[in-house]
Amino acid sequence: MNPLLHPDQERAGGCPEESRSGRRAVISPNLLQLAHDEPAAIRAELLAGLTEPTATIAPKYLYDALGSRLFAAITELPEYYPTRTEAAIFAEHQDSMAAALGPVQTLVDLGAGNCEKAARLFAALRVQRYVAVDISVDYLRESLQNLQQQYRAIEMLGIGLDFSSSLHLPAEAGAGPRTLFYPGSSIGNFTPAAALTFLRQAHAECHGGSLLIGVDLIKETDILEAAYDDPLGVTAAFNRNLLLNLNRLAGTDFDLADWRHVAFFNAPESRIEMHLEALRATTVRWAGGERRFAAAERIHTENSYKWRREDFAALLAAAGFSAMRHWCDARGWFAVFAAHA
Ligand code: AVJ
Repeated sequence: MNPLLHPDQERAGGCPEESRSGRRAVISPNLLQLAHDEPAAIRAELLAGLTEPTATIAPKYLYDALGSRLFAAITELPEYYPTRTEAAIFAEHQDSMAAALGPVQTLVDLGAGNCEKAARLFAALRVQRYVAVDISVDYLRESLQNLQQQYRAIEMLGIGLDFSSSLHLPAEAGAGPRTLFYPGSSIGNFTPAAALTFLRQAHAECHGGSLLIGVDLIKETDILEAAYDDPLGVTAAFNRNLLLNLNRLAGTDFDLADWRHVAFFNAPESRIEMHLEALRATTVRWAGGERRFAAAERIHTENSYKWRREDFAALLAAAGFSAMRHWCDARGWFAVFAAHA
């Protein structure tokens, strides 16, 4: 089966010739899937990460079906402040954000998921077109269908695209100025150098439009660490679920009982680090290879950088953005920046 095609399309005899030929598939008039990596390439990438001196897995592999649900549960935790703090900032300041941005011709939602955050801003920002981008259109299909029912006047498009290593939007994302929407402090997964590269690409993709972006800020270590190591163990489950996904994608034989969740604030690097730590010496095997882990040896699974407001403003300027404005909660825990391309 062609992995680019929705099963319905396959039964219907596939897509038009032009759509089938390249690295893309038009699934329906308003859904577009750009090529995923092949399973063999994903497997090779994962195993390469596992066999590095310090084993490392990219955080995007945290988000299989269960992982996405566990992340949604994280956002409901009392200790995980970013989601609700950002939502409160949007709710309180949406009118000044609208004034700063002007009418939004095309809102491009990077990592849209259930599209809820963007939908709450449609009215205030006077959005004319909405383009939801996520790693897979499977995450977008249902939410977009429902959203289109609610907002019939807004033209909508879903794009399946992995932009974690570079951001290049297809022409369908819109010819005119675009407002790129990147909430949730997802930018925190990038090192500062990679964040600059990403924001430069984002700047080019704005086509003279603007950027609306959420950033988590540096705060007391105990507050940061509680948000990434909650007493209920949801974040631990989210992190440890990566091993189940690895067993599926890379054919490894990780035993969950051998691994624990570790999260801490690395102050010199200004980032929360998540790791999986071996509880005892263990050997992980797969077809054609193995990796021995000593007791307490770790697999690095995520960085979540925390910024100072002035440093993030400087980063946006370095990426080419201007007319920066930002809004914060009263505690100064989270910031939303608007900037012009
Ligand atoms: C989705 C990357 C913004 O870094 O706070 C939450 C992911 N990891 N708890 C974050 C995450 C553990 C989240 N981002």
